Amino acid sequence: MNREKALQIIKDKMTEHRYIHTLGVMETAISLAERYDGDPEKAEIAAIFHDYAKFRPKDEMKQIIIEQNMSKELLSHHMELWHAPVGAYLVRTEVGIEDEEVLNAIKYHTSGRTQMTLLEKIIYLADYIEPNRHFPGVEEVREMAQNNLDDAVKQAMKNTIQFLMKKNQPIFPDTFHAYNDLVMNGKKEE
Ligand code: DGI
Ligand code: FE
Ligand code: FE
Repeated sequence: MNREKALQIIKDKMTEHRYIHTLGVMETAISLAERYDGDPEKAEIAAIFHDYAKFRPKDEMKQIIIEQNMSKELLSHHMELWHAPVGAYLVRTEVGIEDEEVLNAIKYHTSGRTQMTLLEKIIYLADYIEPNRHFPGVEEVREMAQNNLDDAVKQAMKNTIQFLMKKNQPIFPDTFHAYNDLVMNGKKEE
């Protein structure tokens, strides 16, 4: 699917603000793919659709999680996490994208997971550092992203976990598994 067609599909699924964010993720994901020897075309399509389900009603997302036998743990965690796996499902069923790598990059874009693929890391990081993001620590991660993909993803995860802990929010298992995995693999190389 070409960029124009993909953007046309998502445009009326989201607010103007979210659309601008998506364009930022798209540009950032493509340049990360070019820098780290990834697939820019897959990065582009995964980025365009990563927040496809962001504005689905809570009940619809809940129903999909139950009917599609997704992790039961999702329902006991913040609904902010739901749009990622539900998005991957809807992008397959409504848009017709079948590429598992692309679908997994959408599925894990909010939490991350252990053994993340290059494309999953690219989308996770692009979502965090795209130019319209303004929060404490983002500039440091942007700089790291120019030199070391894993370090940047790890720092983004650290910041997210710290942010959640400050708000006294539970950490979804995939989120800390992703963090642990990067920390342990980083150690091995030292
Ligand atoms: O959809 P976006 O806003 O572009 O970004 P996102 O899909 O990364 O979602 C970010 C939100 O998800 C942010 O408010 C933090 C939250 N989040 C990420 N990991 C966890 C989490 N929330 C909880 N409760 N637990 C997590 O592990
Ligand atoms: Fe998201
Ligand atoms: Fe996003």
